[in-house]
Amino acid sequence: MVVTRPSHSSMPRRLLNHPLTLYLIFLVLMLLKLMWLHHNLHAYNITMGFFDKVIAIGSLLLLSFWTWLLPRRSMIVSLVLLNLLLTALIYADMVYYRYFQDFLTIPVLLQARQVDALGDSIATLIYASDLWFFADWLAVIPFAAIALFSRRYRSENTGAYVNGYGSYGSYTSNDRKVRMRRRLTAGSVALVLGLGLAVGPIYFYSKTWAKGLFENNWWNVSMYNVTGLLAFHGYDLYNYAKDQIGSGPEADPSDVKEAKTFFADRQQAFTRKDALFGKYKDSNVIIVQGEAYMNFMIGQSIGGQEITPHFNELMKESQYYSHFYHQTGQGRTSDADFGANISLHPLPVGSAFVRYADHMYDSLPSILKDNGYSTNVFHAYESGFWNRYTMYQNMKYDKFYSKNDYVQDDPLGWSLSDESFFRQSVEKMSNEVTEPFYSFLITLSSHHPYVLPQDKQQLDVGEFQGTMFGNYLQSVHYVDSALGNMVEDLKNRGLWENTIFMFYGDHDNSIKEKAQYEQFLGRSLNDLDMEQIMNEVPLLVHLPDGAAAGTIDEPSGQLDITPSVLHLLGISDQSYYHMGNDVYDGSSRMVVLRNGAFSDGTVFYIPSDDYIYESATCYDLSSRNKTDINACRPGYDESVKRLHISDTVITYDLIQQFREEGAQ
Ligand code: GP9
Ligand code: MN
Repeated sequence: MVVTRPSHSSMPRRLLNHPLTLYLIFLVLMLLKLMWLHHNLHAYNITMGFFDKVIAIGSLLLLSFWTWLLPRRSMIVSLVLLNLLLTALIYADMVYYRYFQDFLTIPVLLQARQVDALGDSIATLIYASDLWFFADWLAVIPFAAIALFSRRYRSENTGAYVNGYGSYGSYTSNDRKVRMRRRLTAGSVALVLGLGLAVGPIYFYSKTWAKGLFENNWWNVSMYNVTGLLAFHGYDLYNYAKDQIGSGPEADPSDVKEAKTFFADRQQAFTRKDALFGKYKDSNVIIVQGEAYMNFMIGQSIGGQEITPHFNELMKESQYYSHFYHQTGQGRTSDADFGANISLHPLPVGSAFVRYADHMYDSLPSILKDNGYSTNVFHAYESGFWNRYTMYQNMKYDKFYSKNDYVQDDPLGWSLSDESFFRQSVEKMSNEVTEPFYSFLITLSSHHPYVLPQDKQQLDVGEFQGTMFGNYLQSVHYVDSALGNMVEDLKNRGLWENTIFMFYGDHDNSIKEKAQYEQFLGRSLNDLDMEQIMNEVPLLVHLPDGAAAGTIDEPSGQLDITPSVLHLLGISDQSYYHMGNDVYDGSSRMVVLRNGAFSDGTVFYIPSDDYIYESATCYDLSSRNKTDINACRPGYDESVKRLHISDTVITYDLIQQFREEGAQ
């Protein structure tokens, strides 16, 4: 029997029931919600432009193209379910962002503590106006219910239809084929369009202005800026699946063996002969990591004014490491933190904080926690930056005091002024934290591009006025005065005498023009001078009794901090997987930088841009002249080996593996 199309519905109703209309409604609703989310983020410098909307539509098509392949009723129900799920996801992201200035990721969801941390705050993060976000559900859910239970949709699914007079007819197999072909075509068009609209622009960005983003992401918000929310979650899911499926990538057995031997040798060589071992057992430990705080301006003056008067004053009763190197790579501040608190080399590409936040490390806070310390980290910026919130849980800090924990009473640059940051942090240390404590503080006021408000500019930088170099000096001078206040504050609160206090710089200031340093220092500089200037940051160690003060000229580096702190506290470093030196154990030491340069105090090796050993330069540190490249050969082999071992340990989570093997 040949049947003609039933005409039981009015024209507008037919139009509304048309799959394309329903599909477009779905797309528009979800796009509006994504735009609403974006508007709610108030993300600095990030706009949702035309192409971002194109990417969003493309992502929605990719998420929903398959609904076209379903019979009408199932399509409607699927689109409504997708709406519910995506709305919930977008809203969860919105609430999470309000607190953490970050987006949800699978590792975060698996770390219940992070979401728990919202705890009491949750009520303050949900606004009444958010109800509008769900307003469409009032129409969408009843519509789905009708589709589910009404005779008309149900009958269509079973191959029957209700004709205009209420009687039943049935589709021929030919009709069904035509409908199937239509669905397939529509689904394929949606898929292809989705790929073109979402993947196309993202791919283009990743090859142009966002080059390296996927290999080297530093903040989920930057990733979101390129991919939009849905593709961001897609990428997160992909990364998670990649790590979980199968046993994951396997390390080369010879690399594992090399790492094992290295740590076994290190254990063997462990000594504790220095008189300082355990001398400060159970003291508090405060470590301040200063943003872009370099060594070249320590002890220097401009126009008769000291750049760092308070640091210089502290030096008199502290140990000052005059050739202390930052060992950071692309992960900048997070790399300095990683090197200092984990004592492994930061990665050659990206930040270990971002890439391997779920791997096992012997972090300083975790060791101190095991030894009865309260461990806290303080940084008055967005907690998601450099993936800190996630990483700090892995490192076993009791609490991460981030931007939301500070009263914004003196905004400066990216965030809060260091002066207020120090004041509020010390307040928290004395009121909220039990002793002994380990406090790790990360400053921010001297961040590139170093512009300070007029009232905070206390240094006359003379000929450097108006230059970035001048602004840099100005900002470190400001941080130095904040540091002076902090020390006073600690003294007034009775926290200075029983505390090991350390201050070191995280990395260079990214100002690379040699002429400026020559002008400032009043002498010409060779390549060795410049390499040292750009890689040396100061380390100051104030021991509780001001003991062992003086300048230590032997090389040392950020990786040395954890083993050395443990030495002072009398905690054996022997069983931990650290690669830094213990500066107190009396052994000679070698410091390897992430760019492949190294120094052992006798020679200084500067790699060439092509990383070929023969084209590099080896300096004799006693004459400060170039010497035969072979003088650097043994050190070069050792440094290549160390960097490789460290990379293998981090990438393949070898500490976890070694511990498991040890437990068997
Ligand atoms: C922000 C701060 C700056 O939290 O760590 O990071 P940087 O740009 O120096 O790596
Ligand atoms: Mn930094």
